[in-house]
Amino acid sequence: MPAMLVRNRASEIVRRHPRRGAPPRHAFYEPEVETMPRARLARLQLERLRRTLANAWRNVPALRARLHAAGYSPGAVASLADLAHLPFTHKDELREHYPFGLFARPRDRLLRLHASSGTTGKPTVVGYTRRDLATWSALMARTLYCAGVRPGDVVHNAYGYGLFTGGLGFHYGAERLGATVVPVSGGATERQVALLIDFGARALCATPSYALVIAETAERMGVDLRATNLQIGLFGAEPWSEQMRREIEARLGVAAIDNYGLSEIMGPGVAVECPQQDGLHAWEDHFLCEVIDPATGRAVADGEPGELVITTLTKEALPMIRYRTRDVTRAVRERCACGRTHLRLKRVAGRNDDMLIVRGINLFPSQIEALLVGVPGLAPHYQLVLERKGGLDELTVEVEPQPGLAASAVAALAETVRQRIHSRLGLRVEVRLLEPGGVPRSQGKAVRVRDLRPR
Ligand code: DLL
Repeated sequence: MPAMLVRNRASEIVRRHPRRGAPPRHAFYEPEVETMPRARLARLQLERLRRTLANAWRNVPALRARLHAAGYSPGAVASLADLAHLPFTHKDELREHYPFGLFARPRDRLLRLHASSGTTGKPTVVGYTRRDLATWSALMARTLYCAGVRPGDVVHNAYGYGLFTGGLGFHYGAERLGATVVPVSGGATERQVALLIDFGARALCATPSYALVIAETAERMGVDLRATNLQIGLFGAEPWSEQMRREIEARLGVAAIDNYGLSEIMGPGVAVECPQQDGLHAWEDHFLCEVIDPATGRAVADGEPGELVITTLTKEALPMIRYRTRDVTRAVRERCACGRTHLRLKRVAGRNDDMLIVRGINLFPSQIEALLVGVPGLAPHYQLVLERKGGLDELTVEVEPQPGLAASAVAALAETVRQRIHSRLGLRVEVRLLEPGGVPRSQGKAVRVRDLRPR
């Protein structure tokens, strides 16, 4: 590796030889932060945590009241371990204080609002100051770079534009990075395929379920996207399985990179895989992550599954203290081969409130997905239907054969799926085989479960 010219502490220009085996600097968007030694990162986090708490205490009466009730007073946090004494924030609190009650800045200092639809009741509204938007774009640029996107690349952004944070989050991140962004949003899939080819996109940003719809549409049009410039997929916003990753990679010819985020914390850009594809680096200079046992609220051991809890460290408008994401993951603190020091979160299997409990067996839809994708002759589309029959919960798995599959093979598919699920999960399910194309396709987050049980 060639020597680099760098400035030393006395501001003199000197020649420095990179450490043997160290990843090249161009592997990182912000090398200093991404490879920051853990002890320094912890000092930075503590300083920013104190600032976040001061912001909440001074500017959000509802948060001040809760912190006060928990015995916190300004200056009380002496170390990161003290975080464990602070109260959690739940999604309901955002709804209770709808729309702007948890904001730490007056409405006229906000440049943007986003909201998540919320299936019941009021939506959750989040807001950003000018600085928050700048922080977000910079983090999204770092996220895209970490996935392999480079300045000058064409980025095809099929995340939905609007109140959902996916579209605009990726949009401004790609611009900030110096890429050419194609703001297509979701839908009109045949046109998307044409634009992917005509504009020479190197990266595709979409939910994994929509990426699959794009792959399927291209195949139907007779287009082989594997033979185009497309190399990277940034897929997230919904749970997906490792099997689905391999399926999408094979059909689109991309490295499929998982990325995670949520509106309440910022939007996309909270955590992303590096090309190692072995866990998502959570950007710890902006977010403090804990993984807890949801029942006791106490931290689980590293590597154990639990609920992800996030404290924001740099947000001005909407500081979040110990936000209960309800997402189930595992934290890995061993150093990644890529050289980044930020902890890794294992693939999010789902939200703990999306967990299905069917006749005493707990499972996430993504666990069923992992068993369906790759079954010969079966298309990788599915929906789970929950019904109550005779007082018992019944799970029906709706799937479809690949187009053109011989009738004799179709007949055996349902039984194959039934047996596979029974042998791996110990669960007896009904399998309903629909016509090819019968499972609803998504343009954004896929609806995996239809719960028809009486409420
Ligand atoms: O989905 C933000 C986002 C946009 C992330 C684009 C990634 C890409 P919300 O609509 O608020 O924000 O939904 C957040 O989606 O709490 C998880 O349950 C789920 N989720 C997000 N990313 C992943 C992922 C955006 N990579 C909620 N794997 C989160 C599994 C994910 N679940």
